[in-house]
Amino acid sequence: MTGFAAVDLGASGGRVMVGRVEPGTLDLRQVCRFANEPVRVAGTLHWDILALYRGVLTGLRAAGPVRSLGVDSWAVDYGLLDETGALLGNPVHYRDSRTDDVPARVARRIPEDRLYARTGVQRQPFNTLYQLVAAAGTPQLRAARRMLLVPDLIGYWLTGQIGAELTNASTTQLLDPATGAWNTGLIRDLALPPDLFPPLRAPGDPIGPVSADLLGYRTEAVAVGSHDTASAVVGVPAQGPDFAYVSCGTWSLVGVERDAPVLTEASRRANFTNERGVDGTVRFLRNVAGLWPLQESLRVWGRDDVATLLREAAREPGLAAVVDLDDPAFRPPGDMPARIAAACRASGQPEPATPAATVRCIVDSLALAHRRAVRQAQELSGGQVNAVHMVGGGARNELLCRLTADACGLPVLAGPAEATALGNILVQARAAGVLHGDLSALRALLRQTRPITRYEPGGDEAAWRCAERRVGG
Ligand code: LFR
Repeated sequence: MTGFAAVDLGASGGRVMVGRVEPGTLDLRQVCRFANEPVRVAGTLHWDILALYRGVLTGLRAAGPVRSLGVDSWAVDYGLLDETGALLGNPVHYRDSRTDDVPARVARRIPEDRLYARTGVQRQPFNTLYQLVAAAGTPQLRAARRMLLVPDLIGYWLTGQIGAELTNASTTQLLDPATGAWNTGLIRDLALPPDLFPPLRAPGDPIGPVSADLLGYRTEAVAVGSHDTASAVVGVPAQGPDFAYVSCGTWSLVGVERDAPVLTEASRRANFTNERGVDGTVRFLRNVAGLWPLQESLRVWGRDDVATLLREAAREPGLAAVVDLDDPAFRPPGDMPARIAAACRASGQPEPATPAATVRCIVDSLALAHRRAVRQAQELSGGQVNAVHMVGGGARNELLCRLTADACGLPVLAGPAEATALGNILVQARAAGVLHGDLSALRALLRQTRPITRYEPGGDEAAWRCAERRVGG
């Protein structure tokens, strides 16, 4: 069987997985996991990109030999290269606050409805567009010749080849939604240097050979859906088109798959985004807080027994207090339980008194946010949704899956938790000619080979509706 390595960098950790693939078979093995610990330097929150690269090299050495490798990561963040190809400074973390007021500044020059029409991308202060505008005039940006998104930067270090993979490039807010090319008019209007943006490559395109000096074996780097969410959605084991997905990790990305962007005023107001997917698909989705509030609460409590906490939370009364997890107040790192308590207090609800009650409040609130986003995705795109696929780490969270089914009033099909790595590997296997066919053929292999848990909706619609009103939905 042929082995393919998936490098998957997430906000809380990176890993290297090896998939062995042939028609009818798909085995997945984790060979290496490493921490991703952001560092605050002189007030700015950075990714420790060299530590991540070291983890990638260690993992790939342990993984080999493999036929090819593909790299995916979170979106929007980038490194800048100078004219010699050297990295200019550490990439800045999307949770850094330096862009907080930039969307409003840009909106004074380009009204938000115009910007949405020209990009199809949600308003998030961390979009690459806003990060680059925030950097305007800095010596670093003046010296920069190329901007590489994180997976493209790792690919460059592995192969020496420059490029911008399309699915991730679509999260920059600098692509033209109609053509999928760099939006040169917008780039000019923002006074950004057009040469910063490398030629685009599509998932499945070769990137280049990786020398044996680096890994101990020779292999090929291949472009995959390098935005982790693009790979995760390839890894959704859906049958037919009438599904919604929740790709649930640090974020929950909630939406539907379409073949064209939805650029209506209603979708702009609901802050839905159109991200490019594998095979010309469009991910019409909304960012929901995801597991971040839970992860950050565990960090603050100094606890890692999440399974125990979730079991305790399951015994707590449901919907006792709910908060709007989309509130920007929850975005930065810091004391999450205190912020949750403050939000409950401010909305006249009981403050969760124990960690279990706080976890219950977070999971109820997340299920509620999933409900709102699934319903909006369906309404705004005019499609039909018969089931919600939950993939990513959240698929292992029984309480969250059950409450999401209840909240949405739809069956939740949970798994695979490793959808991102699987989507990464499936695209490589197809590029190598080991697998054939469109996304539905790749997904059929997932249904054949991966366990899926079904949660039927139960619960009380009136209670969810009432909870929705409490968060102002
Ligand atoms: C998920 C993700 C989301 C993106 C966010 C920030 O890991 O890639 O899709 O909006 O991280 O980059």
